Amino acid sequence: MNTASWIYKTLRRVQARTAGQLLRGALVRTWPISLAIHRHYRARYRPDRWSQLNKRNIEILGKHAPVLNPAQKTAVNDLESDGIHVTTLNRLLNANGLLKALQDEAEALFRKPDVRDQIEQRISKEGTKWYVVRVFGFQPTLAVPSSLATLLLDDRILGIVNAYLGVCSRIKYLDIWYNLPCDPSDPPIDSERWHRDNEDNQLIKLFLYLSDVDEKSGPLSYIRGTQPGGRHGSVYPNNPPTGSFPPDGALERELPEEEVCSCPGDAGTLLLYDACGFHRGGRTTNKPRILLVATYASEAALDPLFYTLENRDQYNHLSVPGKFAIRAMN
Ligand SMILES: O=C(O)CCC(=O)C(=O)O
Ligand SMILES: [Fe+2]
Repeated sequence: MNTASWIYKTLRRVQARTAGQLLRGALVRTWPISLAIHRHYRARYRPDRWSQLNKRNIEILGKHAPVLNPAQKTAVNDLESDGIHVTTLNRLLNANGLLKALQDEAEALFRKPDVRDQIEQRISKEGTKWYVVRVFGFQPTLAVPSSLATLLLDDRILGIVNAYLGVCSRIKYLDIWYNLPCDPSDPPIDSERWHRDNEDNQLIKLFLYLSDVDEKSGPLSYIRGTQPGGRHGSVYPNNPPTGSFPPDGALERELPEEEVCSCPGDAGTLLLYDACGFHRGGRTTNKPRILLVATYASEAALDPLFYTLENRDQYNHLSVPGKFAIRAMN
């Protein structure tokens, strides 16, 4: 990497982070302080301490344990055995009209001047990935529209996520992404490379494609069985607060090729996966990739963002796990 691109990359990294995250990132790389930092986080993510941090989340799940329907049971089984479940919005929720409502919402949000400028100028204003334009961003001020809340706080989704995570989860991140096409000759960067996310022992990411995603438009790929506790869970493990980015080619040597699954799909394709297992994606070379993304996690997860609902009335209709997920209750 030449100096100019190193400076550019570093500046983008810096502006996407809070002061606390920057300090943590610096200390984690500075010997000998790094030893103490890693000791601290190793203790935090040990099962006993993790359970203590999640005491209330576990209790609430116990009191509101969902009764899973067959589609939800399949989803939880897939997550437990492979770390990923691939379905569609209609198959899972039978929610007529919801996909169209979400696509219209996304279109309207992309017309907001600030977002439209980033799309037109072909550069995202935040984050290490220059090509991912985000509607909410890392300091969300926009309230969550009803169509998004309807999906993300649906009890059938929360039932699957919570059964897999073993806690009443929180939404720690949500957004609509507009991935700008890149040049095929650009080298793969960041999450275009195989990695495990860094913020907890397990996390569920929800991806709902709002545009048709083919093999060239950056589908998510996952290596089955690499979720923590899975058959390949200990290969290049993550070590919160650091994730895992093995050297290029290393996983191909370690893991059977048949475990790699690429997930192209039409708009309406819904992916649920444990992002602490190996995944990559987002590198489109033919057309924009538009998707709704959310992360559900435990109370021990690092760097949660906080969201409010646009339709205040919607809070009243939420179940206890729904209220908990959007932090309408502690
Ligand atoms: O954009 C993608 O397909 C992958 C993004 C990713 O790595 C993540 O959300 O954790
Ligand atoms: Fe990731």
